[in-house]
Amino acid sequence: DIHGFVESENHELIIGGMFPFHFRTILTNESSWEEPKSPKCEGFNFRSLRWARAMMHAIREINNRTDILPNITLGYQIFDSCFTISKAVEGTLTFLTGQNETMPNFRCSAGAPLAAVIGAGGSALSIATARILGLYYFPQVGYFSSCSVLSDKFQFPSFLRTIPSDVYQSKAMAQLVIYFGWTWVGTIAADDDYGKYGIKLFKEEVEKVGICIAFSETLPRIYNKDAIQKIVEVVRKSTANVIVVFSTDIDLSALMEEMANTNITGKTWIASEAWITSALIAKPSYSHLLRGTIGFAVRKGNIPNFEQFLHETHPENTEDDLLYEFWENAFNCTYHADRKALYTDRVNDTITRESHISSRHCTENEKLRDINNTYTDVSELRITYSVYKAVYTIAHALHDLDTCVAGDGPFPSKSCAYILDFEPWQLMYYLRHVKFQTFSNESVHLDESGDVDAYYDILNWQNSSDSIFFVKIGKYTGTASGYDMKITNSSILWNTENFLSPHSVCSESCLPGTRKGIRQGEPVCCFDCIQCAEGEITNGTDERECVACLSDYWSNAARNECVLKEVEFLAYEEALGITLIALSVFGALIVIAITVVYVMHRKTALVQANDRELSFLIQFSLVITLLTSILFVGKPVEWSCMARQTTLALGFSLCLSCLLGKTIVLMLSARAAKSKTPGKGGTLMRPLYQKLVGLIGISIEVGVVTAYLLLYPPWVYKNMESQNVKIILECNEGSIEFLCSMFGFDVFLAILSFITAFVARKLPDNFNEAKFITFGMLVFFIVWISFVPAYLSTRGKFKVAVEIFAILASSFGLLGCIFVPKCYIILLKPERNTEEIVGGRAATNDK
Ligand code: TCR
Repeated sequence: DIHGFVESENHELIIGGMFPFHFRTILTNESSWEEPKSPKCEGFNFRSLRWARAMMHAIREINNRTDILPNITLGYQIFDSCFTISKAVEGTLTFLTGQNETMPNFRCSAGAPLAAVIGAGGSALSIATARILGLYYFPQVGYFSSCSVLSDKFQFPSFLRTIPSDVYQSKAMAQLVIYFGWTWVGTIAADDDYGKYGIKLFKEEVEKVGICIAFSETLPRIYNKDAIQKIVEVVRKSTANVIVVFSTDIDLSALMEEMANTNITGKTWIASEAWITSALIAKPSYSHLLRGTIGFAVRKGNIPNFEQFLHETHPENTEDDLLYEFWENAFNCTYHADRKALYTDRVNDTITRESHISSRHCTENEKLRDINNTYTDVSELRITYSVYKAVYTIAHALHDLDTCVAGDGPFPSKSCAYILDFEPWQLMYYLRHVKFQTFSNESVHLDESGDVDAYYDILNWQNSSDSIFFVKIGKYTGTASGYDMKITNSSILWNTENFLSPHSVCSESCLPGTRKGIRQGEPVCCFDCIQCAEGEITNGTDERECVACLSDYWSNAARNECVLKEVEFLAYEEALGITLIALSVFGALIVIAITVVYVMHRKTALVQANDRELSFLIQFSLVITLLTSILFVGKPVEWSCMARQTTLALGFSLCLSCLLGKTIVLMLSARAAKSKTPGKGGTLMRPLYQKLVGLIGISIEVGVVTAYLLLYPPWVYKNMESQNVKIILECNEGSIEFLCSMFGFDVFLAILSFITAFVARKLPDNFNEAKFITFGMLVFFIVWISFVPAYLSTRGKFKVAVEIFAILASSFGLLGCIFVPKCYIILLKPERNTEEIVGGRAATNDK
C-alpha cells in the first residue's frame, strides 16, 4: 500500500528512496472489527517532489554517463514516508521483503536487487529505519537527517549521510549568538529528535560561556491551538529579543501562522537549516515578523540540466499517481473523467484528496513554465543538492566495487565483490571509502562516522514590498578540530526599529563601581547592579565582587577607583591656620612691644618693683608659649611632634615659676604688712632667692621633658580609624604618663602661684600686682579647664586648633592681666609711676 515512483524494469540494480511527499498522515478512528490499513496521507509537499526528482535525475544522468558504472543501469524505487515514522518503517520493510511480503526476503524487491537506500527523510524517520537496516548492515544514505545521534556507529552501523551533523549547526548557532553579544535567548524546538537534540547541543554550547536561556518551548507534534497560543504568549511576554528555532518548516508553520496574527515585532529569529529557505515560512505576509531572520543553510550546489528535467514533468508521461496529484494541486484543477476515475480508484485508498481541488478540469495545456511554485524553483538547491550527492555517493561506491581487480581486492584473500551479487557490507566498505568530485567542484568524502564536513552559508532574510529573499551574509565551516565563521555585518538587515543589531540581555551589564547581585531563583544573566560599599571598588564591568582599597586608599564617589586618602592636618595655607599663626605672632609682637616699653622705662619705679629680670623672663616665656602654637600648625613631622608639647610645657613652666617667684615675695610682704612690720618683706626674700625659685621650677621641668623625650618620645601617627575617607596626621604623644607629669607640674606651679597671689591680693601698694596675677591665674585656669572637654570632643585638625586656642587664650590672658595694666600706667599715667606710690619697699627691693 505504499505510494511512490518505481522504475525497475530492465535494470540491474535498484536504489531505494524515501521522501516525505505528504506532510502528515490522517488520524483514523480505528475500528477493531476491520482489517487495519496503512494510514492515509495528506498535504502535498512540492518541495519533496523536487528532491525525489533530483534522485531520478541523478540516476538518469549516471546511466547516461560512460565513466560511472558503464555496464550497469540503475533503477529506483521511491516511497512516500509521509513525514511519519510508521510509514517510513513500512517502506523499509517493503524494501527488505519485496513487495507485499511479510517475511524478510533479502533484497528481492521489484525484480532487481536493491543496492542501497536513500533517505527516510527527517531524523526521527531515519533513526527508526536505520535501526532496521542496521540489522542487516544495509547501506542507507541520508540526505537531510542531520540529527547528531545518527553519527553513532554503534547504534547505526550502516547509516551515512551527505548533510553535516547538527553538532556543527548547534555550535554555529551558539557562535552566532556569542558573536553578536546576546546573553538572553529563547529557544523553540520541534518535538522530534532533530529539534530536541539540536536545542540540547545549542544550550550546552551557550551555557558554557554563561549565556542564559530565557525560555525553551517545544512545538506540539500534532496541531494543537492551545499549545501554540501558549508559546505565542511566552514569546510575547519574554524580554529575550533573540529566539533560536530548531524545527522543520512543517512543524513550525502553525506557530508562525498564529504569531503573524499578533503584533509581535522586533524579535530576531535564528533559524535552523530546516526552515531557513523554506517557502512555507518565508511568506511575504510574515515579513513584519520574520524579516531579519538569520540562519544556516547547507551548501548550495549546481545540478546540470535539472531545471529542464523538472519542466519535463507531466503526469501523462509517467502515469504516476503522485504526479496526478501534484498536477491537480499545482494547477488547481481536476483530471478529466476517465483519467480521474482511474486515478481516484487507485488513489482513494492511500490519499484523501484535498477539498480545495476545484471542479475545473485539467486540460492538456497546463505548462509548468507558466507557473511559479516551489517545485520549479531552482534558486536554492540545497537539500536537493544533498539528495543528488547521496545518489552519486552510492553510484561511485558501486563503481569502485565494480572496478575492483581480482587479486587486489579489499576483502579476505584480496578478493573482490561481484557487482550483480554482493553483500550489503561489501558495498558499505566502498561507501565508507568513497571520494569524488561533484559538478560544483565540491569534493565529497565521508569520515569514520559517515558524516561530511560541515559547511553552512549564513543567510539573512530581507524583504522587498512583496517578497522575502535570502541574502548570504557569511559562512561557517566546521570540522572535528575547529571552526571558522565569517560574517559581513554591514549586509545584515535587522528587524529592529533603528536597524541596528538587537539587544538581548536580561539585565544590562553592571558599570564599574557596581557589582552583580544575584536575584534569587533567576538565571545568572538576570541580576541587579549594587553599588559598592564605601572603601570598596570595582573597575571593570560585570564584576561579581567589590574589592577593598588598600589601607592608604579610599574609594572615590563613583566607586570605580581607589584614591589616596586625603591627609588631614591643620595646614599653614588654610584660613584657620593663618589666623591662628597671625594671632600668635601678633601676641608675640605685643609682648616684645611691652618688653621694649619696659626696657625704655627700666629706671622707673614700676619696672623696677618686684624684680625686673623676672618680668623680662616672664615676657620671654610668653613669647615662647605664643610662638609654640606655630609648631602645632603644619604637617606633623617627627621633630615638630617632639617639640610642640615640650616647648609649650617648658614655656609655661618658665612663666609660672617666675610668677611664683614674684607671688611668693608678694605673699611674704602681705604677711609682713599684716604683722605691721613694714620693710620686713623685702628683707625676707632676697632677689636672688626669687630667681632661684624660677630656676628650680624650670630645671625640674627640663628634667621631666628630657626624660620624656629620651624614653617615650612622641611620634607622627596616621590615624585611619577615626575617619574612613581621611587619614588624620597627628602626633601620638608617646607616653601619656610623661605628658601628664609634664603638664601636671605646670598645673602645680600655677596652683602655687594662684594661692600665693590670692593671699597677697589685698596688698594695697605695688600697683595691685598680686590682684592682677590672681586674676590672670583665674583666666589661665578657666581656659585650661574648659580646654579639656573641648579637646576630647573634637577630632582631626580641629583638635589641634582647640589646643592652639587654649594656648593663645591663656597667654593673652596672662599678658592682659599682668602687663597691660602696668603698661597703661607707664605710658599713660606716668604721674603714678613714682616711688611714693610704689612704696618704699619696692625701692629697697632693688637697691
Ligand atoms: N534535518 C532535519 C529535517 C530537515 C528538513 C530540512 C526538513 C532538515 N532540513 C529542510 C524539511 C526541509 C535537516 C532532520 O529531521 O534531521
